[in-house]
Amino acid sequence: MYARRLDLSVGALPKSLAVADIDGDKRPDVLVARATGNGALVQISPNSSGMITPILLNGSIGDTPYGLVVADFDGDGAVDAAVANFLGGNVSALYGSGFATRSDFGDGAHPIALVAGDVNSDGRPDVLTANQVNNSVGVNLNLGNRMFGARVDYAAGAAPGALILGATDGARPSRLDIVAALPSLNKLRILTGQGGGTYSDTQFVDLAVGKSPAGMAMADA
Ligand SMILES: [Ca+2]
Ligand SMILES: [Ca+2]
Ligand SMILES: [Ca+2]
Repeated sequence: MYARRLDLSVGALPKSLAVADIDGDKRPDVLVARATGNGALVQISPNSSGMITPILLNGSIGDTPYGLVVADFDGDGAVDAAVANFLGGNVSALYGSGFATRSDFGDGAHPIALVAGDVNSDGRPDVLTANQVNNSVGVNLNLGNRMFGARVDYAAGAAPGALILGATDGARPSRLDIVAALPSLNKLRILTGQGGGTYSDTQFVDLAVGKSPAGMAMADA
Protein backbone atom coordinates (compact mmCIF):
# COMPACT_ATOMS: atom_id res chain seq x y z
CA MET A 1 0.00 0.00 0.00
CA TYR A 2 1.19 3.48 -0.84
CA ALA A 3 -1.01 5.54 1.43
CA ARG A 4 1.12 8.66 1.49
CA ARG A 5 2.23 10.76 -1.44
CA LEU A 6 4.94 13.37 -1.23
CA ASP A 7 5.50 15.86 -4.06
CA LEU A 8 8.92 17.53 -4.21
CA SER A 9 9.93 20.55 -6.24
CA VAL A 10 13.11 19.80 -8.15
CA GLY A 11 12.92 22.61 -10.72
CA ALA A 12 11.86 22.67 -14.35
CA LEU A 13 11.73 19.69 -16.69
CA PRO A 14 12.67 16.67 -14.57
CA LYS A 15 13.06 14.13 -17.37
CA SER A 16 14.86 11.09 -16.01
CA LEU A 17 15.99 9.60 -12.74
CA ALA A 18 18.23 6.95 -11.27
CA VAL A 19 18.63 5.36 -7.85
CA ALA A 20 21.99 4.78 -6.15
CA ASP A 21 23.68 5.40 -2.83
CA ILE A 22 25.30 8.69 -3.72
CA ASP A 23 26.41 9.86 -0.28
CA GLY A 24 27.73 6.52 0.96
CA ASP A 25 25.37 6.12 3.92
CA LYS A 26 24.18 2.70 2.65
CA ARG A 27 20.73 4.06 1.90
CA PRO A 28 19.50 4.59 -1.66
CA ASP A 29 19.25 8.14 -2.96
CA VAL A 30 17.47 9.45 -6.04
CA LEU A 31 19.18 11.46 -8.76
CA VAL A 32 17.04 13.54 -11.10
CA ALA A 33 18.29 15.01 -14.40
CA ARG A 34 16.52 18.14 -15.58
CA ALA A 35 16.30 18.63 -19.34
CA THR A 36 17.03 22.34 -19.44
CA GLY A 37 19.50 23.98 -21.81
CA ASN A 38 22.43 23.45 -19.47
CA GLY A 39 20.84 20.49 -17.73
CA ALA A 40 20.91 20.06 -13.98
CA LEU A 41 21.42 17.18 -11.58
CA VAL A 42 19.41 17.12 -8.35
CA GLN A 43 19.84 14.76 -5.40
CA ILE A 44 16.90 13.64 -3.29
CA SER A 45 17.77 12.07 0.08
CA PRO A 46 16.20 12.21 3.50
CA ASN A 47 18.35 13.99 6.09
CA SER A 48 18.97 12.63 9.60
CA SER A 49 15.58 13.86 10.80
CA GLY A 50 13.77 12.34 7.84
CA MET A 51 13.13 15.61 6.00
CA ILE A 52 13.68 15.62 2.25
CA THR A 53 15.04 18.72 0.59
CA PRO A 54 16.18 18.37 -3.02
CA ILE A 55 19.80 19.47 -3.49
CA LEU A 56 21.13 20.93 -6.72
CA LEU A 57 24.42 19.09 -7.34
CA ASN A 58 25.48 20.42 -10.73
CA GLY A 59 23.80 23.09 -12.87
CA SER A 60 25.70 22.36 -16.08
CA ILE A 61 25.57 18.69 -16.98
CA GLY A 62 24.82 18.84 -20.73
CA ASP A 63 22.56 20.36 -23.38
CA THR A 64 19.01 19.12 -22.78
CA PRO A 65 19.70 15.76 -21.16
CA TYR A 66 16.89 13.28 -21.82
CA GLY A 67 18.38 10.21 -20.17
CA LEU A 68 20.36 9.45 -17.01
CA VAL A 69 22.27 6.37 -15.91
CA VAL A 70 24.56 5.65 -12.96
CA ALA A 71 27.60 3.36 -12.77
CA ASP A 72 31.15 3.48 -11.44
CA PHE A 73 32.71 4.46 -14.75
CA ASP A 74 36.19 5.28 -13.43
CA GLY A 75 36.39 2.35 -11.03
CA ASP A 76 37.15 4.38 -7.90
CA GLY A 77 34.30 2.84 -5.92
CA ALA A 78 32.11 5.96 -6.05
CA VAL A 79 28.99 6.22 -8.18
CA ASP A 80 29.32 8.27 -11.38
CA ALA A 81 26.57 9.42 -13.74
CA ALA A 82 26.11 9.86 -17.47
CA VAL A 83 23.43 11.78 -19.34
CA ALA A 84 22.21 11.59 -22.95
CA ASN A 85 22.16 15.13 -24.32
CA PHE A 86 19.42 15.09 -26.92
CA LEU A 87 19.96 18.58 -28.30
CA GLY A 88 23.65 18.74 -27.46
CA GLY A 89 24.21 15.62 -29.51
CA ASN A 90 26.59 13.89 -27.11
CA VAL A 91 26.92 12.16 -23.75
CA SER A 92 28.30 13.74 -20.60
CA ALA A 93 29.92 11.61 -17.92
CA LEU A 94 29.93 13.19 -14.46
CA TYR A 95 32.52 12.19 -11.86
CA GLY A 96 33.64 12.99 -8.37
CA SER A 97 32.18 14.85 -5.43
CA GLY A 98 28.89 16.47 -6.42
CA PHE A 99 29.35 15.04 -9.93
CA ALA A 100 31.28 18.24 -10.61
CA THR A 101 33.81 16.85 -13.10
CA ARG A 102 32.29 16.54 -16.56
CA SER A 103 33.68 14.78 -19.61
CA ASP A 104 31.76 14.69 -22.93
CA PHE A 105 31.93 12.00 -25.60
CA GLY A 106 29.93 10.39 -28.40
CA ASP A 107 29.58 13.58 -30.44
CA GLY A 108 27.29 13.68 -33.45
CA ALA A 109 24.27 11.65 -32.40
CA HIS A 110 21.06 12.80 -30.75
CA PRO A 111 20.63 10.33 -27.89
CA ILE A 112 17.25 10.22 -26.20
CA ALA A 113 18.15 7.44 -23.76
CA LEU A 114 21.20 5.52 -22.58
CA VAL A 115 22.19 2.43 -20.68
CA ALA A 116 25.39 1.28 -18.99
CA GLY A 117 26.81 -2.23 -19.05
CA ASP A 118 30.07 -4.02 -19.65
CA VAL A 119 29.57 -5.16 -23.24
CA ASN A 120 33.19 -6.16 -23.91
CA SER A 121 33.77 -7.95 -20.59
CA ASP A 122 36.80 -5.89 -19.53
CA GLY A 123 35.28 -5.00 -16.15
CA ARG A 124 34.56 -1.39 -17.10
CA PRO A 125 30.96 -0.26 -17.68
CA ASP A 126 30.40 0.99 -21.22
CA VAL A 127 27.69 3.41 -22.39
CA LEU A 128 25.16 2.68 -25.11
CA THR A 129 22.80 5.29 -26.51
CA ALA A 130 19.46 5.24 -28.34
CA ASN A 131 20.03 7.77 -31.11
CA GLN A 132 16.46 8.58 -31.96
CA VAL A 133 17.14 11.05 -34.78
CA ASN A 134 19.93 8.91 -36.26
CA ASN A 135 17.91 5.65 -36.16
CA SER A 136 20.85 3.93 -34.52
CA VAL A 137 22.25 2.53 -31.32
CA GLY A 138 25.67 3.88 -30.36
CA VAL A 139 28.30 1.91 -28.45
CA ASN A 140 30.88 3.91 -26.49
CA LEU A 141 33.51 1.66 -24.93
CA ASN A 142 34.99 2.71 -21.61
CA LEU A 143 38.77 2.96 -22.05
CA GLY A 144 39.49 3.71 -18.39
CA ASN A 145 40.95 6.90 -16.89
CA ARG A 146 37.64 8.65 -17.54
CA MET A 147 38.04 8.21 -21.30
CA PHE A 148 35.56 6.71 -23.77
CA GLY A 149 36.35 5.51 -27.27
CA ALA A 150 34.75 6.84 -30.45
CA ARG A 151 31.09 5.96 -30.81
CA VAL A 152 30.28 2.99 -33.05
CA ASP A 153 26.76 3.06 -34.47
CA TYR A 154 24.55 0.14 -35.44
CA ALA A 155 21.32 0.49 -37.41
CA ALA A 156 18.30 0.08 -35.13
CA GLY A 157 15.25 0.39 -37.33
CA ALA A 158 13.33 3.59 -36.79
CA ALA A 159 13.78 6.06 -33.96
CA PRO A 160 14.82 3.91 -30.98
CA GLY A 161 13.38 5.38 -27.80
CA ALA A 162 14.70 3.19 -24.98
CA LEU A 163 17.37 0.53 -24.46
CA ILE A 164 18.17 -2.28 -22.12
CA LEU A 165 21.03 -4.78 -22.08
CA GLY A 166 20.72 -8.45 -21.30
CA ALA A 167 21.66 -11.96 -22.32
CA THR A 168 18.65 -12.95 -24.43
CA ASP A 169 20.34 -16.12 -25.68
CA GLY A 170 20.70 -18.62 -22.83
CA ALA A 171 23.41 -20.44 -24.77
CA ARG A 172 25.62 -17.37 -24.64
CA PRO A 173 25.00 -15.82 -21.23
CA SER A 174 28.22 -13.83 -21.27
CA ARG A 175 27.25 -11.86 -24.38
CA LEU A 176 25.06 -8.87 -23.73
CA ASP A 177 22.44 -8.22 -26.37
CA ILE A 178 20.84 -4.83 -26.91
CA VAL A 179 17.07 -4.57 -26.76
CA ALA A 180 15.85 -1.35 -28.36
CA ALA A 181 12.25 -0.11 -28.17
CA LEU A 182 11.00 1.16 -31.53
CA PRO A 183 7.76 2.91 -30.59
CA SER A 184 6.96 4.11 -34.12
CA LEU A 185 7.03 0.51 -35.39
CA ASN A 186 5.42 -1.10 -32.29
CA LYS A 187 8.45 -3.37 -32.11
CA LEU A 188 11.42 -4.31 -30.02
CA ARG A 189 14.67 -4.96 -31.87
CA ILE A 190 17.25 -7.28 -30.33
CA LEU A 191 20.77 -6.66 -31.63
CA THR A 192 22.65 -9.80 -30.75
CA GLY A 193 26.09 -9.43 -29.24
CA GLN A 194 28.89 -10.59 -31.52
CA GLY A 195 31.51 -10.59 -28.75
CA GLY A 196 34.04 -7.97 -27.73
CA GLY A 197 31.38 -5.30 -27.47
CA THR A 198 30.54 -5.45 -31.18
CA TYR A 199 27.14 -5.78 -32.81
CA SER A 200 25.93 -6.05 -36.39
CA ASP A 201 23.54 -4.09 -38.57
CA THR A 202 22.19 -7.40 -39.89
CA GLN A 203 22.23 -9.72 -36.85
CA PHE A 204 18.99 -8.81 -35.13
CA VAL A 205 15.58 -10.14 -34.18
CA ASP A 206 12.44 -8.01 -34.25
CA LEU A 207 9.59 -8.70 -31.84
CA ALA A 208 6.14 -7.26 -32.39
CA VAL A 209 4.79 -5.82 -29.15
CA GLY A 210 1.87 -3.66 -28.15
CA LYS A 211 1.44 -0.12 -29.22
CA SER A 212 4.35 2.32 -28.85
CA PRO A 213 6.70 0.64 -26.36
CA ALA A 214 8.27 3.40 -24.28
CA GLY A 215 10.15 1.59 -21.55
CA MET A 216 11.35 -1.90 -20.64
CA ALA A 217 12.67 -4.10 -17.89
CA MET A 218 14.17 -7.57 -18.14
CA ALA A 219 14.04 -10.59 -15.86
CA ASP A 220 14.18 -14.35 -16.17
CA ALA A 221 10.48 -15.00 -16.73
CA1 LIG B 1 22.56 7.37 0.49
CA1 LIG C 1 33.48 6.45 -9.84
CA1 LIG D 1 33.65 -2.57 -20.85
